[in-house]
Amino acid sequence: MEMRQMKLMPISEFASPNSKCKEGVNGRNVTDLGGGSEVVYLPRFLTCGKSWEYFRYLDKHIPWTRPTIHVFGKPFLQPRDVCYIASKGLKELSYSGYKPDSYSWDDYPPLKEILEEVHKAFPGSHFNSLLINRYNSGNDYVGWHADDEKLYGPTPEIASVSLGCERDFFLKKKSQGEVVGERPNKRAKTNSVEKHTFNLKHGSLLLMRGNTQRDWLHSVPKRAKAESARINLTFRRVMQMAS
Ligand SMILES: O=C(O)CCC(=O)C(=O)O
Ligand SMILES: [Mn+2]
Repeated sequence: MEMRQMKLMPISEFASPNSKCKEGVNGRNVTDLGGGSEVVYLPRFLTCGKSWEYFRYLDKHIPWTRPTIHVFGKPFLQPRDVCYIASKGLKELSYSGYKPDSYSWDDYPPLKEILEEVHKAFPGSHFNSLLINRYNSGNDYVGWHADDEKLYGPTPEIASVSLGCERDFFLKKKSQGEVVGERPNKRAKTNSVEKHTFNLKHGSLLLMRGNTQRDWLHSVPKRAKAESARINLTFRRVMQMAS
């Protein structure tokens, strides 16, 4: 057991709830992707200690499920745990043939706290729903996709908070004719297209806005060296008038 723990060195300096917190870099980096697409990254959105508090709470209290979704008509176990939180009365979310049950913000007060912090960081945003992901190890991932469901409107703003193990987040420009989905796609074009990588830190916030969901795909690929869990919160706004 001791030997195993020695071998499993976390890739992040903040990789476990027991590791010491160090000061990080504050501020925000804005990346103009061109064509009206933009990414804003805040590496130290939440303090390290608060981030571990949230991580422990969510890990324990969220009713996680790992649903079977459908990709190109075939059933596929989603490669991460998920949970959906939404304000009352919103149009139902449906993706890859899956309609998640929606839970209430009121049952998870820390989520309301984080939502408030997101709104403070981005005044004028009005998120009303949240998809939470738990990546238990580097084997869990999200494949290339865009959060371009109709119910988010034509220019969705997505705010993504990361807790726990650092993971790479990729963005690549959509290319014509490319077929994407949750399944790993070894033949996906990656060489010639424009690409950006963000190493998502514990306590960070990444916001995608403008035409990012229309023109770009994003993913969090498998990582053999990611030995510990990561929880990700993606805040979204369901348009009330969506049809
Ligand atoms: O885990 C992440 O950073 C991204 C998750 C994501 O893209 C999604 O839930 O749509
Ligand atoms: Mn996404």
